[in-house]
Amino acid sequence: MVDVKAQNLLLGIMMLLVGDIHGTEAYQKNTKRPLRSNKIFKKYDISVNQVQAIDACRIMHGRLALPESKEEDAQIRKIIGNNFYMNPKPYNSAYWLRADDKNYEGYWTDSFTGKPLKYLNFEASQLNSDSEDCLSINSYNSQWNNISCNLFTKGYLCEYTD
Ligand SMILES: [Ca+2]
Ligand SMILES: [Ca+2]
Repeated sequence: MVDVKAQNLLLGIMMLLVGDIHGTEAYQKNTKRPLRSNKIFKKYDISVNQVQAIDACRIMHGRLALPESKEEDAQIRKIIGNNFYMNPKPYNSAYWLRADDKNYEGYWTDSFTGKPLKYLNFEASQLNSDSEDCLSINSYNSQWNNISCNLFTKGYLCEYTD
């Protein structure tokens, strides 16, 4: 019969080895990941205004999503789909993003950091009102739209970093 101490020691060594293998795998995955963006975007079909969307993402340990490059914009576009030719356009199908021009009309800033946006992708025809101060995206316009911050949209997107 094997001594209990020896058995525990053996188990300990095995656990270490297993842990080591997993650690190595995780490291390799990390080094292979493209450096451009480590954000993961998720869509929520829950009707809220922009402030509520900001809170909802924060509660889930994320942030309301903000695409900061063409690549990230494309990722979000892929998640919400493409219905550019939908006619009639569905009412209230917008999703909140994390930017506003509340402080100064036409000066778009990150609603979390207050920093000016470096990447912009507004649809010119939609960028038309000083009563529309919050950023949204929907599946039937290829670009962004400013809408009233108090609207209850179709939903919002959160971003998570690991
Ligand atoms: Ca607009
Ligand atoms: Ca505005």
